Amino acid sequence: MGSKTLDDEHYRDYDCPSTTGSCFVGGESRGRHTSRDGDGCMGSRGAGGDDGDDDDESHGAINATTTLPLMSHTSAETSKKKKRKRPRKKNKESALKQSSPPRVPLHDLFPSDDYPIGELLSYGTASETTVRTKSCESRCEGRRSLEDSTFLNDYRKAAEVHRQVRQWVQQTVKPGQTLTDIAIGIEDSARALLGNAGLEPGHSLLAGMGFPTGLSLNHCVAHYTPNPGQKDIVLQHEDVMKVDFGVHINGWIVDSAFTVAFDPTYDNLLAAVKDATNTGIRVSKDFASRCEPRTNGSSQNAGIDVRISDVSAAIQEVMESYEVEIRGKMFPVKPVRGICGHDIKHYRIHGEKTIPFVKNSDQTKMEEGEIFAIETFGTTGRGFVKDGKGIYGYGLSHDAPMQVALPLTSANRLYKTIKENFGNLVFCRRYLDRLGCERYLAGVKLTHKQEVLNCLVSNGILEPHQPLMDVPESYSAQFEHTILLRESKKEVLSRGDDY
Ligand SMILES: [Co+2]
Repeated sequence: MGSKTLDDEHYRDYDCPSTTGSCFVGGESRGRHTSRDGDGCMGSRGAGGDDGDDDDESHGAINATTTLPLMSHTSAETSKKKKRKRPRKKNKESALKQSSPPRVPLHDLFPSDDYPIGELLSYGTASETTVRTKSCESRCEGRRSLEDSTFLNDYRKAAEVHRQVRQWVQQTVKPGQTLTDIAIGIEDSARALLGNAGLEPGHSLLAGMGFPTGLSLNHCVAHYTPNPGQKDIVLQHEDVMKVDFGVHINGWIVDSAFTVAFDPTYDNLLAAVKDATNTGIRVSKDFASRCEPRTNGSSQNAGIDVRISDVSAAIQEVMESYEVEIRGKMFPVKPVRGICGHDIKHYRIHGEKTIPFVKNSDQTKMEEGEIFAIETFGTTGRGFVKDGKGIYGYGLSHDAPMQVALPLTSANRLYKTIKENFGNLVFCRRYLDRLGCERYLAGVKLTHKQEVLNCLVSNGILEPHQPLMDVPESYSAQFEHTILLRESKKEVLSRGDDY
């Protein structure tokens, strides 16, 4: 999930060229999706529509198996370990493979509960590493140690859930599916693999989705998720879809995204963004190893840390080296402004640091002990985003009061449910529905449901997130990984064979 930044000057100047009045969805005809947008239909709900989870498929409906090899980046040592372990667990491990759709809990696939290590990147020479480690001890005092084995293993488990679920999506997603079915497919799979349906009070805080599943098409750059009651969108062959979902265990979120396109026209767009994201990951490492350690006694100037602006500049350079030909016309690939990579905190998808995709003069550094979502977005459009219609999700405001008397009883109850089940995690209406929130709102008029949520927004309790749009007819792509800046190595947690 990208971190939205303050409005850019350029973006304020930009007026959506509302083509035939349907810049934002509403009059869109079936099958016309190039100018599709946020839903804007939260108040209405189709009769008989079942937007809940398809739990009936959750158990036993295994009609095909998918072999999911351990990631290629797992160290040789780890592979050997796994091999040695196999004979002992022979029956259990050889009998079990992940199903399609994924429903086998990870604990059953990894009975030893040791999950694959992410891609490990070295920071540089041994001496630099030593300086780094020492300086960090003082600098990172109070910061959570990323070397805690339970923390690391849980985080790797969440990453493995992400890999298995997304690889199933990559293998099975096809035109004709609705975005609701794709989103629910991802969410049911992730919850099944985590072994936690998240339906009891508080359970979603133990493990579950890190934020609303993003399925953003074409010129919708980010932050679109299907909402109950809206006219469902059917995926088309010519669509470019960003799939961005998060998996968390105990509040530590793996945030990783990829882009799907069926038409080879967009191959270069996808290649540009993938390259830019990998550059962001790699450059920070190269820069770190080039950097001269300054031993002037100031731990702040240990010199190994990476300036975020250097990562941004490298991302921009790579992104802008690509162009893409769409229906006979060449488009430069532009980095998107107004949305950024970000650090991740406990139960908080966006920390305080942001990584723009264009060069800047920010002197902020990445520091050891931090967790970053390195993501980039590239577009054939303007490269500036504005809010689309509809709502992607809601998160508790930073300064939300713990106790507040709301004018609606239903709003007070909803506030309690949100605190209990999501805490500071961003959620969407589908996540509320499956908790039965629709049921307790069932007696009221459909528009009232929106009113209840709006009541929490207007009282400063919830912060709404909207879809982010580039110009109609443009196409955008996204790739993203979560990395841990560990003491001696950088771990690209969510790395897989796919991206
Ligand atoms: Co993100």
